[in-house]
Amino acid sequence: MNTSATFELTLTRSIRAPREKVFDAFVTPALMKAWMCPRGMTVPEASADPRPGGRFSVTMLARDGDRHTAAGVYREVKRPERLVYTWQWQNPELPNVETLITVALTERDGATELRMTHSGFPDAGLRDAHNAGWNASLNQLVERFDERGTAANVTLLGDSRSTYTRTVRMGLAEKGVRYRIETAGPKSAEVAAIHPFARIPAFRDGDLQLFETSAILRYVEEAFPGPSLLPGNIRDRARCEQWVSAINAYCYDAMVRRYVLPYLFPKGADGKPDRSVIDPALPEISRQLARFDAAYGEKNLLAGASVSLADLFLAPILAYVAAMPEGKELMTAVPNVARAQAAMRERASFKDTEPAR
Ligand SMILES: N[C@@H](CCC(=O)N[C@@H](CS)C(=O)NCC(=O)O)C(=O)O
Repeated sequence: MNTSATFELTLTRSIRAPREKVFDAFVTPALMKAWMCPRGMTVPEASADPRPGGRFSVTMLARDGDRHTAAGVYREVKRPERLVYTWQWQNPELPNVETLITVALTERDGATELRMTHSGFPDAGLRDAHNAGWNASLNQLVERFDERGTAANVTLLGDSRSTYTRTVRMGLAEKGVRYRIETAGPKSAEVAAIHPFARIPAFRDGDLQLFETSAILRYVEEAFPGPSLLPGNIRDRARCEQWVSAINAYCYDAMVRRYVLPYLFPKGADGKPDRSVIDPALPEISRQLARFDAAYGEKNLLAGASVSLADLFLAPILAYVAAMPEGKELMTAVPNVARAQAAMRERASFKDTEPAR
């Protein structure tokens, strides 16, 4: 142990399970494999000999194929209340420093309070990297014991009527990630606490907070198993990004801000929709839809061989456009778009995220 090391981190969690089960999750290889790595990684190998002087090892595998192995020696093994063990990375590229982990488990109101201290870091940077890693790992531990699953950690802040909120909800549904939705408006204090530009949606996964739909879904894509929301090859991924960017930069403005919203929240004379805003938007929307029509051709997807972020961004917007007074006419002029949208409408992720009225 490096005696000059002074940096440590402490993490706490309340886990809906008896202490014995939580304790065993730390020292049983089959259980360690299920959670002892940050989200987005897996644990292909784990071993444990939980008695003082016994060794453990855990190998984490990243999506890019990088493997990191941590190993150490148990110092104290007092099931179900206390576990002390050393922790040292085995890879030459990682700092070769032996650190110490203490796990204390106490019973409270039928749940287990976990307090984990990881000490002995030579610098704050290494401590902070471990803090992020352990937080992401403990999220997975909590979810294992919580019948809410990922919803124990994952929260989406937004409004089901918002197209961007729906895009994230569809992405979460496509990936099979369970979550809680906290209904909140763009200017609400809850959203402002996460989103510096006061828009919805905002997102939390444990201590991680994110804003911007694209960033949220890219995190969801990498952090959780399930079907990929990004095409498998570089050309299609770039095309997907191209459409997401275009939808954000041009289409949302014309289709939602200058067309759908003036109908839904009329601000014209006598409380009527403001034609001076809507009318100039219409030819622009027609031109944009024609671009999508050409892009679809005979396919129902904008990029790649399965539903991608591009489709998830567009579908909620088109759903609103089609429901507006000129919507039928706009959509009839673009049969490929209409067909692709009809296919999206059939997906459970679309059906299960209908906006509240
Ligand atoms: N670039 C943001 C856009 C989010 C956005 O504009 N959301 C709309 C609701 S769909 C909003 O919050 N509007 C409120 C406003 O513009 O003040 C994202 O991708 O998440």
